[in-house]
Amino acid sequence: MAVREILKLPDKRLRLASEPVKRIDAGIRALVDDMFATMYDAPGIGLAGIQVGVAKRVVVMDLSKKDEAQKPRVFINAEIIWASAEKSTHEEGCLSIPEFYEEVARPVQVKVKYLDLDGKAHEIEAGGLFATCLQHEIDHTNGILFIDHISKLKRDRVIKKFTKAAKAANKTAKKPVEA
Ligand code: K1U
Ligand code: ZN
Repeated sequence: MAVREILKLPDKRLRLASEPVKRIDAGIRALVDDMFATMYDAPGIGLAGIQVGVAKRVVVMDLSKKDEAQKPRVFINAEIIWASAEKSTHEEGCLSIPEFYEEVARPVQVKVKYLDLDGKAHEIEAGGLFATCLQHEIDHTNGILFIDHISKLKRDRVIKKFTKAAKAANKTAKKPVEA
């Protein structure tokens, strides 16, 4: 099990639509193990494959509270099959956009179909933080970031900030070592 690097804005790979998983094999199981290690290390409550650079429709999540036993959940090829017309607003964050939080309006309830790690098909109805997190992670599998749901002004501002930080980090990394 390994903690992998999490891609950060403005990495273009975050905009890729991920491919469905055709076969749940040892490679997918190893990816899931690494994604849990990465998510718990961050820490976060969810993670999509593309956030570790793997464009496969794999999502991990754990919404357990600090004082509760861990509740790891895996969603493979997850798709929203129904969303309520009613929307509610929750504050969201993203491990690919660290330390930026913003209110996002999304459907209150969703129905999602997915496969578990044994390849068994499920349909679930989710509300509250579970619905928010599922929608956030399924968005990642479609190359969508939560900043796409906020105002253009705020989105442009955060993209500019992260682009500037990435350029500065790149410059420092390329600077030759002084003798
Ligand atoms: O997909 C991601 O980037 C993970 C993201 C999931 C998420 C958070 C909030 C609303 C919707 C989706 C995170 O986990 S951000 C970090 C976070 O929320 C958190 C971190 C530590 C403890 C509790 C929450
Ligand atoms: Zn995210």
